[in-house]
Amino acid sequence: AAVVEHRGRLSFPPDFVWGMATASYQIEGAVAEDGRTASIWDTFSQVPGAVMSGDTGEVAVDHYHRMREDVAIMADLGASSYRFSVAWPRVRPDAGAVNPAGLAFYDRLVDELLSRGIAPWLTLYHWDLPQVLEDAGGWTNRDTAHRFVEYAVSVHEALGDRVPTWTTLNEPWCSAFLGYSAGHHAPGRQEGAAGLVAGHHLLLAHGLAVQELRSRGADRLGISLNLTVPDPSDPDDPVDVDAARRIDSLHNRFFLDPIFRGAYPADLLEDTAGLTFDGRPWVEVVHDGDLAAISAPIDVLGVNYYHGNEVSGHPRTDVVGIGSDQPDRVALSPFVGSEHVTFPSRGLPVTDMGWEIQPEGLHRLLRRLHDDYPRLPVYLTETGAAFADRPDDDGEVRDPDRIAFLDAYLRAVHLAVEEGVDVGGFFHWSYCDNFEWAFGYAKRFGLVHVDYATQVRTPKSSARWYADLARTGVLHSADGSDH
Ligand code: PNW
Repeated sequence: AAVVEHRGRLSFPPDFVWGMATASYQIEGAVAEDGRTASIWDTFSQVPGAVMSGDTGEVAVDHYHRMREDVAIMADLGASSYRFSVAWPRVRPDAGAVNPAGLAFYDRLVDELLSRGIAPWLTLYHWDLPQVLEDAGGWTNRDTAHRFVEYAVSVHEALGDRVPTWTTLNEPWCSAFLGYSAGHHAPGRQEGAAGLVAGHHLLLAHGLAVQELRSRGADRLGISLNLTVPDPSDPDDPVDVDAARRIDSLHNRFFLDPIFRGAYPADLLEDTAGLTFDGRPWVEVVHDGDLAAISAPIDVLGVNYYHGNEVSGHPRTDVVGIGSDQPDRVALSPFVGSEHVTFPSRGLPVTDMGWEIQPEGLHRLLRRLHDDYPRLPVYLTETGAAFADRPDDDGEVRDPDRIAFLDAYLRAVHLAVEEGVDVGGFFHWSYCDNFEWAFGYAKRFGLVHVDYATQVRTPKSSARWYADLARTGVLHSADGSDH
């Protein structure tokens, strides 16, 4: 509604950050080079049926060997910041001693970015947990949080002098609930309340790392949460309203409330009170002092937003993808204790992921964060869309659908900025096509097309469009009449 009205020529603030984002396992390849050992994604992607077509990140887009070329392309496309993640099993193989050869890659990457005027934005954990830690229980083991702090310190000691912004975790909702409840993501465990336990230990890892890096002088620390906007199918039906509340609690407030209010939401605790892990109520993993650590102040909030959902508490068959649907595995709900909830289609257009294109949800989400939580600078650390992009006969990759998607989502961001929400920048997911987790190479999110047979990179038409936006800060009206 509001966003649809928001047409015409729009200018973003001059210091608005125009970024691009990736993650280590999705792009690097070179999984056994320079001392790197296995992560949970190396293991999971070998499990038959876990990843579409049996794809793995073994080669990915070979970024480990093509880093300079990739940074040059980003610079050419006008990126002012690059959000990347560090692979824990490169820096501390088998979660053991620091591996200088593994750290050296990120040292070179950071220098390369700086030499091209691109600000590095570093994510410490984008899902590649060392397999040895999973063998000891992974994120359901409290010790993993302490091991994360050790690892964070070694990265900060090496790069803290040159990297201004540090994100602890990317999307702990996915790590916890897709990894340990639904099993759609590594480590593929389908253990109900284990997702809540993993979620708590991820939050603890975040909080402890924030405290430790803060004491070492870090002054721009944050986390990237994938937040959603749940709308009850029928706002007058208490069953649908309750379903939407449950999704909000498990997807949004389970993370936002401990971080910003130092407490888990009362309704979530009530809904999940009967759920046990290892024979005990899950909530017993929350120790005295944990919430104080988790609520250690942060400086920036990263928001990853793709879509919201209509939510119903009734059985429905006219449903849309919620992102976790996986072609080759039993579909289990990631929403522990609320497995009855369904996600009816609103009839909106969808991307190649089956995700609804819903820019007005982004506007409402930004407003809600502004109204309900401390007013930190917010960065969209991921937004983007998968489409079935392929080169035309002339070699050009034309993706007008992605341009239309970005135009709509950025109008939503602009509206929020006009209304006073402090949004500092936008990172396109992704810089290039890459390993899309359970979907392997079948889904293309990049501004830059990758031919996986040759590793040739071709900027799509959206990349030229984004470069123009990054250079001018101006979104033009669709018909170009204001040029
Ligand atoms: C995010 N879900 O992943 C990640 O941060 C990226 O690594 C990823 O490539 C991108 O979004 C696109 O998927 C998600 O099932 C994966 O709800 C799955 C879900 C959400 C986010």
